[in-house]
Amino acid sequence: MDTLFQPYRLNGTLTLANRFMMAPLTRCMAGPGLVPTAQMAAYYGRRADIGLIISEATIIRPDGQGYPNTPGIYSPEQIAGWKQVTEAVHAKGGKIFAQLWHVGRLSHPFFHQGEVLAPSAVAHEGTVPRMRELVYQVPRALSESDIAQLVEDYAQAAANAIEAGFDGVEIHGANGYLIDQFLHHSSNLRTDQYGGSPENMSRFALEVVDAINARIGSERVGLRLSPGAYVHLEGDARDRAVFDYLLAELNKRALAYVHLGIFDDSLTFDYLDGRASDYLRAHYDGHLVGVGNYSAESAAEAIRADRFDLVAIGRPLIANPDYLNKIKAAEPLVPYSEAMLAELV
Ligand code: FNR
Ligand code: 8K6
Repeated sequence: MDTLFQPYRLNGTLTLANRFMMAPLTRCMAGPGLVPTAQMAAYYGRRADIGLIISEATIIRPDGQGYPNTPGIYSPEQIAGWKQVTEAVHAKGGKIFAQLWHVGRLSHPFFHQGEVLAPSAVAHEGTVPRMRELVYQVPRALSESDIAQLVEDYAQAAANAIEAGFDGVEIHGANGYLIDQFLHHSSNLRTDQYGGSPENMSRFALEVVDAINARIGSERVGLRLSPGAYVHLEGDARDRAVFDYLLAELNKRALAYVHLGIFDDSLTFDYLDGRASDYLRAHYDGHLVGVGNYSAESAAEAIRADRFDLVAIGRPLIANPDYLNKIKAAEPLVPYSEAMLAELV
């Protein structure tokens, strides 16, 4: 357990106070104009003893929204709102990355009165959670010039995050959202340079990574990936070759870390020959963040077994703002319940 509390050097720019990360947690509590609030600043500030906080997913532009009141990072007001958050975390000696998000086909015109965009015109079956009257639509397939604009918008959002005082960004490439929709066969049916082969299906993700690296430096950039499809899209055995290619390319890029996107890391995937975390460990050479139903004890055990380097904690940190102190003092944790999502404690 001691190892978890030791400082961890990510690279020449970033050393974390310990190996805990706060997993990105959508809370749907932004104010009008999707501006972060003083309550959000206090909420993140209370968790500043965690080695690295990843913010709730934050939309890079209006058509990236898929849930109510999720914060953005494209307007001057949003950047100013985030400054309160980063200042609250830094005042207590903490570090925080912004998670950059576009939901792709999981958006709905209800949120932005515009089109729903995705790699291909394939709808996700179902309805927006908690807004069951909103049925997911068939998206318009992005043109190549739309894609170039999106890459630029991700890079601008990263620059905005640095302006807002974030220590870096985590690109949300997981959980079936826009970038992940390019990486899986069930949602990418393209026949141009963005589909049809592992290299083409990885192109958008790598263009986003490269554009952000060029803007803010790769040592400040993390990437979240879900090689095992478990939410919002169907897996396909052919997806394995896409991730084999993508990870080999990422090995050349010196990112701060790769972070698995999953809810429960005991899940196994036939086409990954087991757990997604073990697959990432075998194919990715850099720092790996594990997540998904870990306690401090099970995380320490996994790190001791060299299965990953850092652990992200999600639901227990919603329920316990003082998570780290409780772990240190071996005090019991308050159990998480969904009812807790109604309030920022
Ligand atoms: C999440 N998760 C999530 N993931 C992500 O990449 N961006 C996000 O904004 C969110 N939002 C979110 C909200 C809520 C309420 C939950 C419960 C989860 C997934 C999260 O980061 C993490 O992967 C899982 O919660 C698994 O970790 P724990 O909770 O078992 O430690
Ligand atoms: C009034 C309180 C409203 C709080 C709503 C929180 C909604 C969370 C939205 C989900 C975030 C994305 C999580 C990724 C997929 C989860 C699938 C299991």
